[in-house]
Amino acid sequence: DREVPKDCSAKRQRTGPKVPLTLPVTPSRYDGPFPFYRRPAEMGHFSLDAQRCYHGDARQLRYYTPPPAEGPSPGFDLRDGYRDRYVRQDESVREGLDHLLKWITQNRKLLPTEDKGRPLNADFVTWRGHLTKVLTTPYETQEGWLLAVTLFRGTLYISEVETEAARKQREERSELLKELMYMGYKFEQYMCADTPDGTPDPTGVVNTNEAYCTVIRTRLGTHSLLFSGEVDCTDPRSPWSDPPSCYVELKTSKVMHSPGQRKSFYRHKMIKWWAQSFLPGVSRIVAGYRGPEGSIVGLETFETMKIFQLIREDPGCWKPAVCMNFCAAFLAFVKKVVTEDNPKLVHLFTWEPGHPVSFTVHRDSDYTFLPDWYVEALST
Ligand code: 0WD
Ligand code: CA
Repeated sequence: DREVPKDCSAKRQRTGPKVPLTLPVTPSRYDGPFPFYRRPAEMGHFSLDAQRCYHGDARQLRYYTPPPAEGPSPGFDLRDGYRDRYVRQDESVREGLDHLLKWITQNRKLLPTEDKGRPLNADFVTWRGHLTKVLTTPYETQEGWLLAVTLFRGTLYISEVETEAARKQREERSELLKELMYMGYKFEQYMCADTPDGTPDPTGVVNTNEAYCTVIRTRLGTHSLLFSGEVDCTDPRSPWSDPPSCYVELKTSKVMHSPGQRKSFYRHKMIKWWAQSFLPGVSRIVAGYRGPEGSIVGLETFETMKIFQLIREDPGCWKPAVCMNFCAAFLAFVKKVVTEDNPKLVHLFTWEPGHPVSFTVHRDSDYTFLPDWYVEALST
């Protein structure tokens, strides 16, 4: 049976309508035609400055400025500045959906509805990164997730809760891993300028408070989505002139030396790169390959829409359709489970590798994540 079951569990609630209690994640259940996914449209953008303060403009947008294509490998030193020119965002601050909610309160006119009880014309509001985790779930074997969901005035809000394992990992992060994370940001600095015709300035400070985020509207099957994601840069010379297609996602990865290494890279890393950029319609991913000494020894550009073809040759590889069908099934599951419209009610969806998705219910708890200012803004 290769069909996605409508009702996913043998267990039933004793009374009331039949609501499934769990959702299976097995890839074979979601193997079918690629579902409808409307071309993502940019509704707007916002910036977070060096102090992590919100601005409803594009001041943090950077411009893709790669080194000359010909000639030797770029002399990027990704470790430069790690000790003395690095300002790290405080990761213990839980921001939830706040920046995106702020954008919504300031741009409600862009999301009009006929329905008076439903101020927002979207079934789901979330971060792109949360959806990336959902998409890759059928193939994930390491890290579980917790997603808090609240139904408020007809829209379902999804906000991630850090798992115990993730918190432990974050607090015990090795020096090597911390430096590797810095190197990813340093690569962005080497590849981006502040103006369309400018030159990158590698002498500057790397500050991870700074972000430029796009706000995207799209539809997956029967689910309308509004989500935001951080964008590394735009290419002023892109063949696709409009956002989100002209955006470029920058990545670093260890240089590969054998076909076996490349196969493993496609199987385990490319799935995350693809899901992250496919969701908002970012058409190119530029990989910088790290040499042993923290230099960049090569660049490779991937077209997001062509990644399908790269992985198709490997029968043991992940399938984009499975990721998208699973996401659609998860969103349908959430719609079935969360039916009480209440900003202080949270259904916590939880998943661990090897298990189906399940959930717990929390009223007026610490899991409540819609801020009062947002609830008030949308109630008037
Ligand atoms: O509070 C948190 N724990 C999180 C905050 C978790 C996930 C995201 N965020 C923030 C991000 O900083 C960003 O401002 O939400 C915003 C949008 O995130 P997204 O685009 O939905 O997240 P994702 O697609 O997971 O990450 C995009 C980029 C990352 O790029 P890479 O190439 O590494 O995937 O956002 C950055 C990072 O550059 N990023 C973060 N920066 C600082 N702290 C974090 C984080 N926790 N997570 C992602
Ligand atoms: Ca990136």
